[in-house]
Amino acid sequence: MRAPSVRFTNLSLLLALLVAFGTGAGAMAAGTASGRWVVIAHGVAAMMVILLVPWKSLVVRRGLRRRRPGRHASLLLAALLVITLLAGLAYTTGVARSVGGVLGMWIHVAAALTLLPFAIWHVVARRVRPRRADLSRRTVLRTAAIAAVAGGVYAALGSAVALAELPGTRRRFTGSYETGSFQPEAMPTTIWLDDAVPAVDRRDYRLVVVDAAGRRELSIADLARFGSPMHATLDCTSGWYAEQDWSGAPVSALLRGIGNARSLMVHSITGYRVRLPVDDLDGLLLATAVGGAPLTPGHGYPVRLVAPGRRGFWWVKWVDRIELQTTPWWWQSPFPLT
Ligand SMILES: Nc1nc2c(c(=O)[nH]1)N[C@H]1C(S)=C(S)[C@@H](COP(=O)(O)O)O[C@H]1N2
Ligand SMILES: [Mo]
Repeated sequence: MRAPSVRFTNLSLLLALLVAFGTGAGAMAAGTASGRWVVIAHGVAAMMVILLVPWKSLVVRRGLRRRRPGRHASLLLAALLVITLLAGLAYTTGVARSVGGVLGMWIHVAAALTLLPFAIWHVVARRVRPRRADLSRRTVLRTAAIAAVAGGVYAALGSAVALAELPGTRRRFTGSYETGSFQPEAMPTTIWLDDAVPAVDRRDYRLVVVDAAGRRELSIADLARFGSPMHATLDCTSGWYAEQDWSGAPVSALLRGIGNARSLMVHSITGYRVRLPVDDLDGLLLATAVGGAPLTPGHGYPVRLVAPGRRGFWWVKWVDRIELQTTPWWWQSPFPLT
């Protein structure tokens, strides 16, 4: 195929990157099987980016000859993009799931977030004015053809990984690898950003419950007394999941009346918090034990939220307060900020 115009290469690469970013964020949020398509779309967008790399490298070579200011930033952007792609491919195929003890998924996300400001700068600094012809039949068809080829490459890569029996074929629909199921001691302890494991004194600890009937405090014994079992899968966005048998207090059993509340705020001793829709209440557990033993400090002692069908970052550890609120659940950052 003849190399397309510089303009076409740049615009279709921009489109592929936008889709890759959107679906990447979507894939991190996906917790139920219906989220599978976002994960697949992310893989196809990645293949589209890779397919455009040879053409883009022609454009880059030409651009570098012009010695424009900012070319070092552009090269850094290119390097970050290569790292993002390699880390993503190595992790999802299972060729290299970690580098120097750091999970490949983590490197993938970190490199992608680092390149974001450079990419925005690049698009602004090397701005192209939109033209009518950018949406011409020919351009749209050509882009669709590349997307179709990308879909084919994605499917072929999946088959190759399966044929070669690489670890990547044994992933959950979210893309995560099984790690420590039914063995809580083998399950990684994960911090979203910058929390530290708090030391909790069993005698001083109280869970504050705020509901339609007011405010009250519960001790660890009050919570552990329920002993309600729940089988659920913890699936971390850093790319691992574990099935466990949790037990503790059903959230709905702790709340006396919902009133006109629209969300439940679940707050941690550390300040970490999430807001869940009241429709979720019946499925939530405040776990005091996993695998028949009390939670360890790393896994949220004394109490952590179990939110089946939601990704790990919703599963607040070291919960000290649950509060029904009239605020809608979506009134929060899409991912926690601490
Ligand atoms: N308070 C608090 N809760 C938290 C986190 C955190 O950083 N702080 N990390 C979350 C993330 S990202 C995941 S995947 C799970 C990990 O649970 P685990 O450490 O028991 O495996 O806890 C969640 N709960
Ligand atoms: Mo996580």
